[in-house]
Amino acid sequence: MSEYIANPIDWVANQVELYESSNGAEGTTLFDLPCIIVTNNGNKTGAVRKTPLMRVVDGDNYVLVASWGGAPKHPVWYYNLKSDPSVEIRDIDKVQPMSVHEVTDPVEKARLWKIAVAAYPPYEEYQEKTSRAIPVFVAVPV
Ligand code: F42
Repeated sequence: MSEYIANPIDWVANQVELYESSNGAEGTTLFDLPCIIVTNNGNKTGAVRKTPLMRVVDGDNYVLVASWGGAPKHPVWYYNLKSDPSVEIRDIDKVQPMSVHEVTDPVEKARLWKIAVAAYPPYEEYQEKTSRAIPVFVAVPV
C-alpha cells in the first residue's frame, strides 16, 4: 500500500482526519451541507491522496466538481483523476471503489451542473469568479 500524504491545507486535512477517524460521525459537512471523501493516487508521487468534496449524487453515481472555490487553476486532484481514474469514495460510513471520468458532452455536463448547484449553490458563484470552465467528473461504481 502506498504512503498517505495529507493535503497541505490544514482545515482540509483536518476534515479528512475527523471524517475517517469517526467513521462518518463527525466532520461530514461544509457550511452544513454534506461532503464525501475521495481517495486516489497522486499522478507523480503515486502516494495516496484524500480530498473532501461536496456530496452530489446522480442515482448510484457521484458528481465531482473541480471548483476549488473558483480558483484560476484546476485543483491538483483534477490531474490525478485524469491520470488514474480508480478512486475510493467514502460517503458517511459507506466506502466503495469507483471509476471516474470527466464529463465533456455539453448536454450531460449542463444536466449534472444543475444537480451540483442544487446540492451546493456556491458552485454557481465559483464559475462566475473564474474564466476556466469548471470540470465535472462522474464516479460510477465498479
Ligand atoms: N474542492 C473542490 O474543488 N470541489 C469541492 O466540491 C470541494 C468541497 C470541499 C468540501 C470540504 C472541504 O474540506 C474541502 C472541499 N474542497 C473542494 C477543497 C478540496 O478538498 C481541495 O483541497 C481543493 O480542491 C484543492 O485541491 P488540490 O488537489 O489542488 O490541493 C492543493 C491544496 C494541493 O496543493 N495539494 C497537494 C500538494 O501538496 O501540492 C497536491 C498533491 C498531489 O496530488 N500531488 C501529486 C502527486 O503525485 O502526489 C502530483 C501533483 C502534480 O504536481 O501534478
